[in-house]
Amino acid sequence: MAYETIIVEVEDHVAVIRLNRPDALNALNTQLLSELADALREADVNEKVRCIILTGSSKAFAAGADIKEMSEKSFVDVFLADLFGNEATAAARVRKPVIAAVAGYALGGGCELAMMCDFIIAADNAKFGQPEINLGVVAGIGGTQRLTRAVGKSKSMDMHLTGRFMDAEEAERAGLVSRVVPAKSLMDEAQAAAGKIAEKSRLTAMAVKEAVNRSFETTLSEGTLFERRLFHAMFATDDQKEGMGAFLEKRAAQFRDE
Ligand code: CO8
Repeated sequence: MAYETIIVEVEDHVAVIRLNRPDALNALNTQLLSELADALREADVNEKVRCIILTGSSKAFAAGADIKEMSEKSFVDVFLADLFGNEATAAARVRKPVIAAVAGYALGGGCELAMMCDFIIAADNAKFGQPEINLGVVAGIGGTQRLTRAVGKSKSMDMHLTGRFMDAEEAERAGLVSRVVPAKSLMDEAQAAAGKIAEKSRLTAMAVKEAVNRSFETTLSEGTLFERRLFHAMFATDDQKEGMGAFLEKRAAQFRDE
């Protein structure tokens, strides 16, 4: 499909979706969010794709929702359109693993979009923030919820109330990102991580993702029961036999997603 605000490339079982509105630091407007939702859905059902990387430019992952587009809207406009409802949260509904590769600014909706991904690899020039308070609004696609779960109440309150930016080092210390890498090797590192994931059983990777995400939605006892039942269910797959068999035979596993 031809997109105007994103670039999609599929190679070696990895779909790379690049946000591409360079004149606006990849600000998330309606068109971009709609194209991104389509591309994510397509990658999710594409049999060739085993992992997705979502990225931006070296200067900005995304500097937030498009302020120009929304500044004149009324409550009735945004309520009736359910602004930042379904399309803006498409990344959170993808079943395959999604890595956010973040360089430069990830602000407001950009930070929220990165947090919808399964983990964030940050370039050393990355800057995260929820500066919506400076615009007279609160975060709109999960920032108050996901950032709080990622870094705890105190730092989340600090970020949302002061609107300050967090650099990559602080983001790693706080647990917002899984690793920080030199800016010039960001995509190589993200591709390497995606390549590792692509070697695994797709079934198991999707089950891992469901189990970890369940921890945000339920109690410890329900969550561990859910995990254990998934673990049990894996014994109905050929990939479990292959994985354990390959270990015992001291060879690399050849998973077939069965
Ligand atoms: N929306 C629209 N245009 C933007 C945005 C944005 N969020 N951010 C940057 N731009 C544009 C600028 O207007 C400018 O365009 P022009 O050249 O035509 O004037 C161009 O991008 C370059 O920006 P700057 O000249 O400002 O670049 P600087 O390097 O000086 O500064 C900053 C970079 C610090 C990132 C600065 O641009 C900035 O503060 N941007 C706004 C950040 C922000 O407040 N983000 C939060 C937006 S609100 C939000 O995300 C609400 C979330 C609700 C849900 C979202 C769902 C998707």
